[in-house]
Amino acid sequence: MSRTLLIVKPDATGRNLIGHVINRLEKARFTVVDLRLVRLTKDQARKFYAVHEGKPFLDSLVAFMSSGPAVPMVLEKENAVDDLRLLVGATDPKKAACGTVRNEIGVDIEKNSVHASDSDENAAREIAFFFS
Ligand code: FUP
Repeated sequence: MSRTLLIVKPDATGRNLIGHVINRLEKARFTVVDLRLVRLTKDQARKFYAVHEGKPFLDSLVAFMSSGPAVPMVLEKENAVDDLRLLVGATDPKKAACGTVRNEIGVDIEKNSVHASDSDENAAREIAFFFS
């Protein structure tokens, strides 16, 4: 078993899709092992996305991520990081494969409904960020 982090982003919480996302995860055999509802400050959002410092989309992304409630959760499954990335789909919902969560409910490349850790190392860092 391994662990990864998923965040239901503010565009999805604002459309009452928290339960829908969790249902999709559980149907795909992920187990929710920890979960919170948070309202990130701009400073916290900027810290979470520190890897994107200097990118042109960062200010808008930080404003979006702090615009409403978000639901970070720790998920457990064999091969959790890679399997979750497959279930979530490409960053841009328009490019995400049919059947992926972002293709289904994402609005645009910024408001793409969910975050999923992209490596075991980042999963550990991101889990510690929300669940210390
Ligand atoms: P992902 O790993 O799929 O979440 O994608 P990235 O780490 O490349 O990007 C992190 C977040 O930045 C995305 F979820 C959305 C946002 N982003 C934009 O708003 N515009 C872009 O051009 C690229 C990413």
